[in-house]
Amino acid sequence: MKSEVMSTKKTENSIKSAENFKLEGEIIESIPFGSGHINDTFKITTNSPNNNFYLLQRINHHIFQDVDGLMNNIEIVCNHLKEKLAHLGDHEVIKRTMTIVQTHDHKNYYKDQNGEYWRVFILIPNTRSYDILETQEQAYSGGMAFGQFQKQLSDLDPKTIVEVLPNFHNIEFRMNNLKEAINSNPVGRVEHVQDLLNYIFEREQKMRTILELGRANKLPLRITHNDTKFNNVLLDEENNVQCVIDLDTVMPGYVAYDFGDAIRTIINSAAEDEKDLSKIILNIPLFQSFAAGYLSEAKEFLTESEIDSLIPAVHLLPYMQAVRFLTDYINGDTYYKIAYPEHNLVRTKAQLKLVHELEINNDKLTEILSENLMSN
Ligand code: GN1
Ligand code: MG
Repeated sequence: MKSEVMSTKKTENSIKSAENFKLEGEIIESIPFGSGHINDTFKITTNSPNNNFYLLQRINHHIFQDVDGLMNNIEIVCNHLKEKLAHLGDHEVIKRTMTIVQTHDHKNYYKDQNGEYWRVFILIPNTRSYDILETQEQAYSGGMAFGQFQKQLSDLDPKTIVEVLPNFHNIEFRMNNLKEAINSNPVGRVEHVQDLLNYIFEREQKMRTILELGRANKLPLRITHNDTKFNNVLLDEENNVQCVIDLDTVMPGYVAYDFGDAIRTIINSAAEDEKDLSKIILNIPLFQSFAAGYLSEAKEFLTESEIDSLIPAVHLLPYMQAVRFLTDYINGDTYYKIAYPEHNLVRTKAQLKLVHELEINNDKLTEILSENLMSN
C-alpha cells in the first residue's frame, strides 16, 4: 500500500515536470518505465497524432552531480551521431539516435523547486530492448550497434566531453572504494562476506592488465559508452539495430571496457541478479555472434593492443561490477536501487559466478575471438 501511494506521488510529480518541456499535444499519462538502477524513468503519452510518446527521466543528481556537463555531453554526442546519419533523412535519423526535447525556455533539462533534475527524450517507436538475449541474430545486431557507436564517435575529440563520473572503470579506484568500505564497515556486513572478499582479492593483480596498458600509453582514449548492457540497445521487430540508448556515461574511455561490459550481459544465460547460481552459465554462441557483429564495425579502427585488451576486459567488467555491488552492500545500499534487503549481495554472487564461468572457459573464448579476427 505504502509503495503504491509513493508511486502515485512520483507519477504526479513526473507529469508536473513533463509539462515544462516542449511536448506535442496534451499529456494523457505517465507510467514508470525500464529497469535502470540509478535514474527514475517514465513513459509519457500525449494525444498528439505524431510524436506521442516521450521518455521522461529524473536524473539522480547525487550520483551525477554535474547535470549541466552530463546533458551537454549527451547533446554533443547526439548531434555528432545525427550528422553522421544525416544522409538517411530526418525520419530515419530520429529513430537511430536519441533526441533531447527542450524545455519551454530552450534548456536541455529542467530543475524543479525541490532541486530535482528532469529531462525528456523522444521515445523511439516500434522498438524493444532485452535484459536477456534470445537469439544469435540479436547478439550480432547488438555487437554491430556498439561497434558502430564507437566508430561514429571515433573522430570526435574526447576533450569535448567532460568526464561525468571520473574513474568510472578504473579498477584501482573501485578496489580502493571497496577497501574503504571494509575499513568503515558501517552496517556490520563485512563479517558475512569474507569468502566473497577472499575471492575478489585473489584476483586483484590479474585484473589490473588494462589499467597498466593504459598507464603505459598503449591504449588510445576514445569516446566510449561505458554502460553497454544489452538492454541499452533498441532493436526493431526484425532484430535490426535501431539505436544505442542511455548516454549518461558517455566519456573518454577504452573500447575494451564497452566490449567487456556488453559480454557481461550477453554471455550470461541468466539475469544480472539471478539467485540460483546454477542458472548462471555461459551462452558461448551468443559471444561468438556479438564478437562477429562488433568486429565487423570496429576492426577497421582498432589497434593491435586494443584487440589484445578485449579478452582481459571480458573478465574485468563482471569482476568490477561485483566489486561495485559488494561495496554498496557493505556501505548499506546507498548507490544502486534495491528491490529487497540482500539485493546487492545477490547481485555480487551472481557476478562472481559469472567471473568463475568465464575463467574456466577462457581458452575457448580466446580461440573464438582469434577465429573471428582472421575471418572478418
Ligand atoms: C547502472 O542505471 P543503469 O542500469 O543504467 C550503473 C552501471 C552498471 C549497471 C549495472 C551510472 O546502470 O555502471 O553497470 O547499473 N550506472 C552507473 O546493471 O553507475
Ligand atoms: Mg546506465
